[in-house]
Amino acid sequence: GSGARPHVMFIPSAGMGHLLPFLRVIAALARHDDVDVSVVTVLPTVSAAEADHLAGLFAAFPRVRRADLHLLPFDASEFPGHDPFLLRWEALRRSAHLLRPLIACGAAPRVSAIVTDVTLASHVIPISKELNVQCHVHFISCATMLSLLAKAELGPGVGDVDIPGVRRIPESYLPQPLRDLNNVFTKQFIDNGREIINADGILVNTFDALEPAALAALRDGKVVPGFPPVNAIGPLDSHTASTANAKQSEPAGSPVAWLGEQPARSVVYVAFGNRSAVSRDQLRQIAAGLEASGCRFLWVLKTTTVDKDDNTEVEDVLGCGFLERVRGRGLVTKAWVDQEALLKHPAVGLFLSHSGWNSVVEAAAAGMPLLAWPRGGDQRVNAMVVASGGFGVWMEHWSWDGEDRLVTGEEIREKVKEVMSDAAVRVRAMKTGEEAAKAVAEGGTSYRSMQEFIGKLRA
Ligand code: BUP
Repeated sequence: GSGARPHVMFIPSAGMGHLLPFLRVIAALARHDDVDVSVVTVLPTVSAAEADHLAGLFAAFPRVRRADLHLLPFDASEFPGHDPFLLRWEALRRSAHLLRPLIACGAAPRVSAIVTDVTLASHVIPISKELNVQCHVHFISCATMLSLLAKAELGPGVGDVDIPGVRRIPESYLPQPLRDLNNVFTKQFIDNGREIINADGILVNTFDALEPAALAALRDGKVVPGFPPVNAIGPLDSHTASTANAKQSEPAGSPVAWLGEQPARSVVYVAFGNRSAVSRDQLRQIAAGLEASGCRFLWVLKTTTVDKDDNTEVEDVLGCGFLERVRGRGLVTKAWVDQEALLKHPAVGLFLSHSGWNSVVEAAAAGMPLLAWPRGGDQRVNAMVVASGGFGVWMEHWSWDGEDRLVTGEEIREKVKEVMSDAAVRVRAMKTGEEAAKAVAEGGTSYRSMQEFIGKLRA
């Protein structure tokens, strides 16, 4: 009803790349005293990091309500070889009808709007229509990927995809599973893409200056006529930003403490996210490249797909003697790090990244040059955005998950050194950081998009 106090129910999905930006949106809303917020939680989470961050949100915002969803039993053996996050998406989708009573629940103020993670869009949007509740979709990649989802014109022998007003995406840059119509990810992607047109709005962690053409094409109906309003609201602050009462002092030996001892812009920060398990042979080439580069480096090393099961010893993976040889100038950690903080640290000069979208936006916000080495999924599309923005360099011919070719230590050494001293990229990255700050500052494009979204919740 108009003027009534909004009650927004957030429906997250699995994976830190989905959860972190979602938590930022939740926190942005929870900071408004006159908005009620509920979050659907599914426990146990797939990874320990997800459980920690959800707990952090509830601790930081005691007013935020929890609505527990108990998944139906799910037989993962139907999908051998798929990653645990994708399996959780499928399990969530198959339990999605259980969201109906949670949303309709008579207790507490009536839910007036839903914000769902895109992985559940095709199930949640119809429920919201039935219940006459607004439904907004939180999209977790770039606007360019959103335009691909919106087109959802995949078919046998997909080929290059031409998105009107946006760009042509060569077939080899598409997420690998999309070439197979029987893949469970592809089915989800197509279903969500077809239904998303019925959403009341879409929130995207990007900003106008980062993807001007894609955002304009989506908004002008060039991609799909009548597409819902697209609110580019990034980059948002971390969900614990304003609530971290006292910045805790960093324990000795922690990445931040170590960075504090390094000269300005001298360190290469290396991280490939936590979902892509880079092969051991490739990890050893990366190690060799970093060692030979002579640069200082901070490497967040993940060796399996899910952090909970990650017990492999670093020495075992990188070969004995490596840590000894790089001691003092290289730090390798398997722990969860606060990447956003690391990217803002003055000692860091380059980010060697898998170009997961959140990583890209965090780098853009920090004015940090990227050396993009996409590994899978949407990452090559993200890297196209990096390359066209000029704030990073995309190694277009470096290998992709499922390809055999190893990128050699020598290639890595050469590129790292080159981009570390590339003044043009550094200037462009700084400009991008300024544009990001402007977007979220009062009156900026993302600020206004967020206001518009909140305005709709009150309507
Ligand atoms: Br690992 C790691 N600390 O130690 P992307 C990741 N992150 O803050 P995508 C940390 O997780 P995958 C860590 O800053 C980013 O916000 C990072 O999202 C954060 O990766 C997020 O970059 C990762 O979009 O893959 O594509 O979701 O799940 O492998 O990280």
